Amino acid sequence: MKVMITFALNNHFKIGLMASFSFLVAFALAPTAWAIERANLSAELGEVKAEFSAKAGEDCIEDPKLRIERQGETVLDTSVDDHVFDESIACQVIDLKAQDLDGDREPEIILDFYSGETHCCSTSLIYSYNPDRDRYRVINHYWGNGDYTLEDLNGDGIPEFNSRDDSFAYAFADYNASRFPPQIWRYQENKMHDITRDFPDRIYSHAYQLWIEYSLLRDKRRQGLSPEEVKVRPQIEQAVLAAYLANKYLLGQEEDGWGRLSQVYWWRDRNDFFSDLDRFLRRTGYIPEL
Ligand SMILES: [Ca+2]
Ligand SMILES: [Ca+2]
Repeated sequence: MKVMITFALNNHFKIGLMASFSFLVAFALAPTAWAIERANLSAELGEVKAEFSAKAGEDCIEDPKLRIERQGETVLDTSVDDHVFDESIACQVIDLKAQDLDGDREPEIILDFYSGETHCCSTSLIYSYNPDRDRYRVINHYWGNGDYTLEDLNGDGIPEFNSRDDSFAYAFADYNASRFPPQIWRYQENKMHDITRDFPDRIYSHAYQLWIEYSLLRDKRRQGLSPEEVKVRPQIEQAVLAAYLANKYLLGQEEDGWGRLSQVYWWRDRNDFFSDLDRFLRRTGYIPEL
C-alpha cells in the first residue's frame, strides 16, 4: 500500500487515491475475504456501459478485466493485461471513463493506469467501437511521469487531452526542477494526434511564465548564491530555458528564442548546453528534420 502516498501529487492521481482508498477501507472493515479482494469501477454513456474489475494484490492490482456492454449485450470481455505492453504499468487503476473523444456520438472507453513508482508512470488504454466488425479495438497511450485532463480547450465540442511533454523529465535537471512544455492530444480514427501547435495562446502563456521564472532566477543570481546553490544552478536554469525554447519553436519564434538564450545564459557550460539543447529538441521533434 506504500505506493498510494504518491497519488496525492495531482488531481488525476487523487482519483487513484480515492479508488485505492476503497481498498484500504475494505481491508479495514470487511469481515470476509471475498468482500475485500476486488476493485470495481464502472462508466456509462448512452447505451454503452463499461465495467472494470481487479483483485487487490499485495502492492498492485491483479487480474484486471474489462467488460463493455452495448444495449445490454456484452461486446467485449477481456483481460486488460493483454492490452498493456508493459505489465508493470497496470499496478493501480486510476479511472474509467465513457466519453465521446472524436465527436461521432459513439462513446470511447478510457481506462487509466498508474505503475506505482514515485510520480511515474501513467498510461491510458482507449477502446473504440468498430461497427463493421461489432468489436472493440484498443490503443495504448503512455503519459510517463505526467498525466492529462480531458477538456474541450477550443470550444469545438470535442475534448482534448491536455497534458505536457514528459520527455523533459530529467533531461536537464532532476525531476523537481524539470519544466515541461504543454502537450495537447486529440483522439481520432483510433490514433492519438499531437495538436499542441493548434493552441498558440496556451503555448505563449506557458513560455511567458517560464521567462518570468527565469528572470526571477537571474535576479536571485545577481544578489548572490551560496556555493551549494552555484553547484545546481546551471541545471535549474537549463531546465527552464529548455522548456522555454521548445515553446518558442512551437510558436515559430525560435530565432527570438535562441537570441534570448544566448544573451542570458553565461555559465561555463554554455556551449555544451546549447549543443545539447539543439540535439534534444531535434530528437524530440521540436526542430523538424530537414
Ligand atoms: Ca467517438
Ligand atoms: Ca475541442
